[in-house]
Amino acid sequence: MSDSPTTGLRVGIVCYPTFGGSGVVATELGKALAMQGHEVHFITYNQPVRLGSFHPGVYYHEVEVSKYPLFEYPPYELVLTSKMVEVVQTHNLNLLHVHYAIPHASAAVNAKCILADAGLTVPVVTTLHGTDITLLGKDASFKPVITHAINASDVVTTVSQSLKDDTARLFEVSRDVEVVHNFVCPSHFERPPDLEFRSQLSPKGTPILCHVSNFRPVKRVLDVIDTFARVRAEREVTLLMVGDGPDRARAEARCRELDLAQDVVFLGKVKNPIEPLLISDLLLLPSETESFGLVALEAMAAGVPVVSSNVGGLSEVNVQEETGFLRDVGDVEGMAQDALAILDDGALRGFKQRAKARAAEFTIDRILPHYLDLYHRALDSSAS
Ligand code: GMT
Repeated sequence: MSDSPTTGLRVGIVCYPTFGGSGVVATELGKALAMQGHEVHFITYNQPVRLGSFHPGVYYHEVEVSKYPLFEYPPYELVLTSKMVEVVQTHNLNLLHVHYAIPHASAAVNAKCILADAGLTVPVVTTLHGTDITLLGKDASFKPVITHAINASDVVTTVSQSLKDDTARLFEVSRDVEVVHNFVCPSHFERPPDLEFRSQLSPKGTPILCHVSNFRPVKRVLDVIDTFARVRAEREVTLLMVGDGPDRARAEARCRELDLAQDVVFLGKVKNPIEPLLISDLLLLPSETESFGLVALEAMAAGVPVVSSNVGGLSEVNVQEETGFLRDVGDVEGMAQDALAILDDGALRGFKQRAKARAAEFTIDRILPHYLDLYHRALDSSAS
C-alpha cells in the first residue's frame, strides 16, 4: 500500500535555467506536472528560459549568490542547498527532482541531510543528462562528488540507455539507474511554419539545412560548415545556424574562408528553436558526444530529418535510413552524401513523415507517467 500522496504532489525542480536541453526538459516537465494539478517550485539562479509567462501551479525561487569580499569563488552550491532547504520547509515539498549531477544532485543530497536533522524526509530524484557524466566523469577532481551524489539519491534516471552505460562505466555506481528518455510536447509543434521567415532566408525556395546548439567544441560546428560546403557544391541550399557559443567566431571564419558567407545565416541565440526548425528541411548534428540529442528529437517532431553522428544516445532517437542517417564523428563527406540523399525530391517527403512519426513515440504524455511512477517509488521507499 502506497503512503505517498496520489495527487497534488509538491515538487521542487532544480535545473540550469539556460538554453541547454537539460533545462528545457526540466521546465517542460514542471509545466506538464502543474497542468496535471501538481505544485511545482523551480529553484534556480534565473527564471528558466522556456518557462515563459505565468502558469498556474508553477512557482520560481531565485538563488542569489552573495558578493562577500572573502569569496573569490562564490559558493553557489551551498547557497542553492540553503535555498532548497528553505523552499522545502516553507512550501512543505514532497520531493526534489534535480537535473544534472553537479552542483544540483550534490546540493540536493546535502539539503536532504540537513532536512533529516530537522525531522523531514524529502527524497531526491536525480536525472543525469550528459556531460555531467561523459565529460566530467573523466575529470578525477569531480569523481568522488558525482559518485556520492548518484549513490545517495533516492532515484536516479538517465536520458538514454547509452548514458546509463556510460554512468556504470565511469563511476562506482552501487544502485539501480532507470532510463527515462527525453520528450517533446506535441502542442508546441502544431503551428504552421512561418513562410515569410522562410522566404527571407531562402528567397529562391532552396532547401534549408539547420544546426542548433550552444556552439561548444563538443558540437563540432566546423563539421557542420564543412558538410554544408560539400552539399552546396552539388546544389543550391541555405544553412541556418541557430545558437551561440565559443566556436561561433571560428564557424563564421570558416564560412568566409570557403566563400559560403552568402549562403549561411547565423541567427544567434533564440529562446525557442522550434520556429527555425519548422521552416527547415534537414538538421545537421555532428556532435562528438550526445547523450540523447534533444534537438534531434525536436527537429523530428517538426518533421525535419536528421543527419547526425552515431555517438551516445543518438541512435536511440534517429533511426538509420528512416528518420535520417548516422555517421562516424568527423565523417563530413559521408554526412554530405546523406544530406543530398535526403534532399532528393523523391525522398524528402518520406523522411519528413517518418521523422514525425518517430518523434510521436517520445511525447510528454508517454514520458510523464514514468517520472510520476518514480516519484511515488521514491516517496514510498523513503517513508518505509
Ligand atoms: O551536457 C550538456 O552538454 C548539457 C546538457 C544540457 O543541459 O543541455 O545537454 C545534455 O542533455 C540534453 C538533455 O537531456 C541532451 O539532449 C544532450 O544530448 C546532452 N548533451 C550532451 O550529451 C553533449
